[in-house]
Amino acid sequence: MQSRDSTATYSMNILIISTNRNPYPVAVLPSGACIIAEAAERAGHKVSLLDLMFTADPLRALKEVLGRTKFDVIGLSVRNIDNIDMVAPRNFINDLIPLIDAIHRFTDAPLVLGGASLMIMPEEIMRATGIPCAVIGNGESVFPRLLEKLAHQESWEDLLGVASLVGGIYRANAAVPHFPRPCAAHDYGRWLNMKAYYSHFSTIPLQTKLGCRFQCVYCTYGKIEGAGYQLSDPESVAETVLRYASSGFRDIEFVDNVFNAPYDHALSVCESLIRSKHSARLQSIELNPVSFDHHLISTMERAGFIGIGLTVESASDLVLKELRKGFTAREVHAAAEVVKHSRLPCLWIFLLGGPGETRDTVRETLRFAETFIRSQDAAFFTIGIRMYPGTELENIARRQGVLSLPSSRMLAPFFYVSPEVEGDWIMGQVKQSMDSHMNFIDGESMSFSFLPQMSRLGHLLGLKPPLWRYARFIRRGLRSIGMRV
Ligand code: B12
Repeated sequence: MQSRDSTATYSMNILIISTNRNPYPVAVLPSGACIIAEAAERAGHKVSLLDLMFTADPLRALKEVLGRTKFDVIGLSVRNIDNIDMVAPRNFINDLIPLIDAIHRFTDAPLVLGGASLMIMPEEIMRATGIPCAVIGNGESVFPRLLEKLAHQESWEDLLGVASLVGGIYRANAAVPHFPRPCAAHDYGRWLNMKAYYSHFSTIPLQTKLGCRFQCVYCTYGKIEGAGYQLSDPESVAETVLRYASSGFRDIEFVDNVFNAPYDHALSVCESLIRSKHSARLQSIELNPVSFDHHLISTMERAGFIGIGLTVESASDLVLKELRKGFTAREVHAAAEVVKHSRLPCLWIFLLGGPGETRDTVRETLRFAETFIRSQDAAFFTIGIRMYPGTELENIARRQGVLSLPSSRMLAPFFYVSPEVEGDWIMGQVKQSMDSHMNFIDGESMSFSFLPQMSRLGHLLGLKPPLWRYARFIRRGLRSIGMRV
């Protein structure tokens, strides 16, 4: 945990706690918490960041920090609600309760919630945690304004981008729009134990834009970042990559909702990256088969990409249409043809069980995967779709009688599986396919308990990310010692 002094007149002591302790499938660097910490510091506050990811005993770590310093405001960064895994679901909001109780025992500093989860189900999370204040959306501009109000003991409930729960009444003010912003490098090394992240195959996340124009029925991306694009200047992206790489952070992952939309922007980013002559290893697993062609993939390779992922979800026209993916099986097949002629390893991501899924469509998708995915690539299958309130999938599920719970009770994950096919049957088919294709993985293979230790071993052996590239070797190795993976 690290901190820095400031000279502002209303300077407060701020603690940001990154609450995410989920190491699956990889320990994700809490970039949002660091961005917020830096924004609060720019506003003149003295800021400390406690990252709970690798702490053996989070309550003890928390007590130590709270015992050492008196904080004026404590921000809780909450990334995940759950692990979106139908087979072994985990609800991370429950894990917050003992943490919050411990904070209340030590201090009466006001608590502020923030993070991606708050943009999806703010009211439910605020009610579950009993925290009356949350920042929704554009944290870097809202949090400093909120701190200013708190510093002067002024009311904050009317601030844009803030939600409140006062006297049991929930209110969410309009969000502050995200503005086109230059892509900036963050000083992660100051806030986080970067050695620990690197030894877990973590990457430095970087966004080249905000927003998503696709309208997939199950997705919350538009809700989180808006439907319009806010593009970063390609030159600023390349400069940021150069800065990270020259300070030793070489594994960088583009975490845009969809990296290759808009296509021209993705190309410009790649061209700037080529000109910058950086030494980073780049990845993005957020590519869409729409506007995916030989020119893009070869430019990505020249730009320093070492792995890509295509989120296709299905290879069946019926399902793709119901999911409103905005592309058809033809584009999925065309993408396979593009990948076939490239040296870049590719992770194919599938989501089975969505609206319109039948036994035939599952077979169609598995047949596609078995036939067209190269052995050096990998395929990842998720079965069942986590339903979020306010999505079109929620409406579909209600119409079909699959969902009867009120929206307010969807914090504990509920999964959609098409009424025309059984989840267990899909699982059986996927396992059968995995038996003959060692490069295929499912949720279970991504969450077995010693994956973090294996990542560390891989790191010691000098393996380079992405870890999924080694899926077939790992599965074969584990099977040889009798494990059913
Ligand atoms: C990229 C990504 C990934 C990548 C991460 C790669 C990497 N190197 O970072 C990968 C593929 C590994 C991944 C994995 C998972 N992910 Co993910 N991921 C995302 C995605 C698309 C972007 C996240 C990101 O980096 N955003 C950029 C940062 C800067 O934004 P931010 O952290 O939200 O921070 C901002 C605000 O939230 C706020 N803020 C943050 N903290 C705080 C604190 C305070 C006090 C305040 C005031 C404000 C504040 O300010 C910040 C700046 O504006 C989001 C969707 C999205 N668009 O947000 C999903 C998302 C976060 N993931 C999600 C999930 C579920 C998962 C997994 C559980 C999936 C799985 N089964 O494996 C895992 C969990 C991994 C882990 N160890 O925790 C869900 C979480 C919701 C939920 N259901 O729980 C999301 C929201 C997607 C969705 N379904 O809508 N993910």
